[in-house]
Amino acid sequence: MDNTLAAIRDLVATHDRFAVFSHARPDGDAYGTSLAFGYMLRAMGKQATVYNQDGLLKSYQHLPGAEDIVATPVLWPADSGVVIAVDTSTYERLGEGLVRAKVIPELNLDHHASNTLYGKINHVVGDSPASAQVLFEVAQALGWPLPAAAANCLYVGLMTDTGSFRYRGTTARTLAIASALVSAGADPSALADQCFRRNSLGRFFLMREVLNQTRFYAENRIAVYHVTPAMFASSGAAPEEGENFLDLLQTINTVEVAFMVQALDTGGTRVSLRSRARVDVSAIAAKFGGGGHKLAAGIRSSLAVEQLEAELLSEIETALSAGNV
Ligand SMILES: [Mn+2]
Repeated sequence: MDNTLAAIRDLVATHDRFAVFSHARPDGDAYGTSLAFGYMLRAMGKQATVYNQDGLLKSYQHLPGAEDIVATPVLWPADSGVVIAVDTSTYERLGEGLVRAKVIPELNLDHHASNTLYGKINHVVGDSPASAQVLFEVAQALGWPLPAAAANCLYVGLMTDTGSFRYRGTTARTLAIASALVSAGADPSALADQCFRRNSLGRFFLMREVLNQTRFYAENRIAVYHVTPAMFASSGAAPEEGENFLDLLQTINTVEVAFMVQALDTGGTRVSLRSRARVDVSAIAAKFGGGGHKLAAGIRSSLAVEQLEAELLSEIETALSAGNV
C-alpha cells in the first residue's frame, strides 16, 4: 500500500467526526462523491456531515441523501470534525465559509490535474475521469463498505463527469467500476432519467436563446455564446441551469473549441471552455487565472465580457494555427 493510501486509512480509522466538502457551483461529481463519502463513513460507524457552499441545488434533489446537504455556515464552527475536500481543484473553490475560517482540509481527494495540493493529505489522480472513480478506488483498496446509497451517488458522479461514458478518460476500468456500482445497487436508467430528463421549461427557454445567439469564428472552428443576468430573468431559468449548453455546440462537426462567457450578477465574468481534442483549453484558461482539464476548463475574471471574449478568441486562434488544425 502506498503512503497516501495508508494515511487516508489512518485518518479515517483514528477519527469519529467528519465534514465532507465539495466545490461551490457543484455538479454531479461534486455532490455524488461527497454524499458517497458520507455514506461510507457512516457505514463505518462514523459521524459525517456533507456540506456545500451553495447548499442543495434543486436539479440534484433526487440524489440519495441530498436533503441532508448543509449549506456551509458563514462562520465555520471550530468543533465540526475532520474536514475532507473532494472534487475541488483549489482551496478557494471550497467556498467562503471554510476559507474565512482558514481551515485546511485533512484530506484533498480529486481528479483535476490542476489541483493545487492544498490539503494535508493530497490524493489527486489527474487522469481519472471523475472524483467518484478516485473515491471508489480508495474505498476498494482499503476495504471500506459500499452501501447502495453510496453506489448510486458514485454512479451519478461517474456518469455526469464522463458525459454518460462518452468522454476521453472513460476506460475499461471506468466501465468495470460502473458495473460494480450497479451490482451494489445503483440504478442506471433511473439515475439517467433523473439527471438528464428533468430540465425545467425555464432551462429550455434559456437554451433556445443561447442557440439563437451563438456565433462562429475561424472558419466555424470556434463557437461562442454569451449568458447575461437578463437572459436568466426573461427565461425563468435558475442560476445553475445555465450549464452544459456547450455540449450542443460540440456536436457540430467543424467546432474544435466552444466557449461561453457569462456576465455575473455580482460583477465579473465567468468562462467555460471545451475542446474537441487538439487544443489544450486548460493552458488557455491558465493565462487568465483559470484552470481545469485539457478538454474542459474554466475562468473567473474581473475583465469585461467583450474584452475577455476578444482576448480568448485571439488565444484560441493562435492555438488552432499552432496545431495546424
Ligand atoms: Mn469532477
